[in-house]
Amino acid sequence: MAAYNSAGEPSAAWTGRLAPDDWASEGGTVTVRTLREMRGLFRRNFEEMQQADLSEDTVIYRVWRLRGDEEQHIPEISVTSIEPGEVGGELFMTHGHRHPSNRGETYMCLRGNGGILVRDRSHIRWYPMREGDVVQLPAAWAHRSVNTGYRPFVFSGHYSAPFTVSYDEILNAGMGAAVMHVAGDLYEVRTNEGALLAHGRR
Ligand code: PAN
Ligand code: ZN
Repeated sequence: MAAYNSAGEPSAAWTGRLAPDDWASEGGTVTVRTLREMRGLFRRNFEEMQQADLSEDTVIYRVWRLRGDEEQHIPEISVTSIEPGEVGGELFMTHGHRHPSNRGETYMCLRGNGGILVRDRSHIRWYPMREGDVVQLPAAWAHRSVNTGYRPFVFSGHYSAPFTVSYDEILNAGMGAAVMHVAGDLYEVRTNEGALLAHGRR
């Protein structure tokens, strides 16, 4: 984005608008992730899920992104909405990724209840989020967001352009922990070895 047009006047700002109730969007792009695209990420295997009557077309989350600009240091903004639900006890979540760059990211919860699972080498942490909470993530931390509530969990993410992301590491090695609905209103965050990292109410 050039700050000035060829006549030397300030160029127009980029604008966008998202109505998160129906995902009507102006500017930006909307991506929908269904269970089909989450194959291999939930602990329960895919064939079991199909037998458990969870359709492959079940929407797990939607992401709206508005571009940023590297030269002008305009950060990219995204808004993600994760549906409420669970797969074999594991609460609905995003794919999860790491950024192969030295850029961290700021998250802000706009609606609902959820949290961010982060991992840097063997260090795994859980940051619960409710409306108004902000979490700033250093660059090296892999992150995955989880809806722990009964309504959509909606949050914004702010990241320096250009947006670069690596998904393979999470697909191959996972996050090292899972967020499980245990009983009643309770959820637990447990490492793959079974250690309890955190618990909370949905
Ligand atoms: C977010 C995520 C978004 C979807 O904008 O990209 O929540 O998660 P996945 O990318 O793991 O599918 C963000 O962290 N951007 O950097
Ligand atoms: Zn990210």
